Amino acid sequence: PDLFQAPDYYLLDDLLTEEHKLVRDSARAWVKREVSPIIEDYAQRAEFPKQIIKGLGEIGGFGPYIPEEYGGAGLDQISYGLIMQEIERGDSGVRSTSSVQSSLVMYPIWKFGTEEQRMKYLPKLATGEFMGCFGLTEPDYGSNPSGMVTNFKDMGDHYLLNGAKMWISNAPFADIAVVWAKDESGRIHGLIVERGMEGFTTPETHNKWSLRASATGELIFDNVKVPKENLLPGKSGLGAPMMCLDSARYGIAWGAIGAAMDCYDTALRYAKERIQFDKPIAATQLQQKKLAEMITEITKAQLLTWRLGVLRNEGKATTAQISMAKRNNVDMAINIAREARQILGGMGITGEYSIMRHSMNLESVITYEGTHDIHLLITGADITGMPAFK
Ligand code: TGC
Ligand code: FAD
Repeated sequence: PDLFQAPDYYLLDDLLTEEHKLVRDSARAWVKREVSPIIEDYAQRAEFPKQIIKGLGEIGGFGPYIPEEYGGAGLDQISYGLIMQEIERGDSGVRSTSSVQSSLVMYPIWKFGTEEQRMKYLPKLATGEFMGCFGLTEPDYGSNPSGMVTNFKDMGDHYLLNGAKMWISNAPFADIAVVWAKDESGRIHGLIVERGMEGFTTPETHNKWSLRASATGELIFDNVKVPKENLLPGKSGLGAPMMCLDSARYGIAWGAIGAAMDCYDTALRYAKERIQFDKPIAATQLQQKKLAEMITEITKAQLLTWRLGVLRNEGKATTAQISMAKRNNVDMAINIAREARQILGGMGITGEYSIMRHSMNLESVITYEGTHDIHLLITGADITGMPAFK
């Protein structure tokens, strides 16, 4: 009774283990207690609620699938997905913080870092004592990151890093940044850049109408001396950041379901209570059409992510399968948010309800981690063997 309503039309809970349900329910209870009551206010003020960082770590929001020896929660991919779903039910911006820390900062250090780097950073990232960000996008290279111009030179005892990244979640307060840059031969590598290094600044991006409770900024590197031990040696080339994106996009596919669930649940309750022309608007065919289509789309999205989770647990999920789920589910959620908003009439545009905030947040989610168009092109390339990007 203490928890959110969670649509489960096809009894998908039967497919979950006791551990999955435990992890999900504790994330759900935490979001209801710590995020939902405060998030509208922070979003209105365009401020990230830093006080939730510790709790996010405690519910497994930072590195849910990173092994326990490095401070992670050691959970499987379905648990990871369920945590993202519950966090994004609260707010996409909070889920972004969790996605970035887990899949874009901890994941590359775990997969491509040295044992020293893992021990130095991962346990502190898992608790939120250190916060990280991920710099791939540049002002002139968004969908096409392989064109990046940020670069580093080997100066003998250190690297010299120059360039700029844009649209970086958590940049304004991050302690470390995993930065993708080209070496002198044009090969992409990951470097760990720490706040305080001379020439490294992180100006905040203001005036966003979307993802307002998440801090976004730039990363500027002006002759930054990066110690050689901060290079991630395990993998180079665009494939290294792309593997991080695979993991984050998978989490977003689940997260979008959370935002959609919250919009659907809010609209259903409102429609049952709101009386116009002497009857609840839920008793009209037009509003039932909206609500029935919402639960159908949520159910389809749940099936997609559950199966994708199984494939990821088995190490079989492809990048193109992940793209399909990210694209479908975010589009599903943004459409549900828009329809749900209308069911609430004028009340739908206020901060009394979460729908307008979800709707605006999802405008970022449909753009970042590969735009809606790019994911379609990834599917197109996969089924035809003819990439249409270039
Ligand atoms: P392409 O020629 O396809 O590939 C270049 C090299 O990379 C390899 N590769 C992968 N390896 C492992 N896993 C993957 N998923 C891989 N994808 C590609 C590939 O095999 C190749 O290797 P090699 O050895 O042959 O050189 O690359 P392309 O330049 O044609 O680009 C492909 C494209 C467009 C699909 C890709 O670049 C793309 O996905 N663009 C979208 C960019 C994007 O998603 N940016 C996200 C930035 S981070 C972010 O938004 C965080 S939001 C914060 C939050 O979550 O809150
Ligand atoms: P562009 O690439 O310029 O695309 C513009 C339009 O052109 C899009 O509609 C796109 O689909 C379309 N398009 C592009 N190429 C093609 C093509 N070949 N064929 C057809 N259409 C095409 N990045 C990070 O690295 N780290 C982060 O933490 C991060 N956080 C973000 C947070 C927010 C709030 C936002 C908004 C973005 C964030 N990003 C981050 C950046 C994000 O990944 C990029 O915005 C995204 O990849 C798109 O790049 P772009 O904005 O440069 O758009």
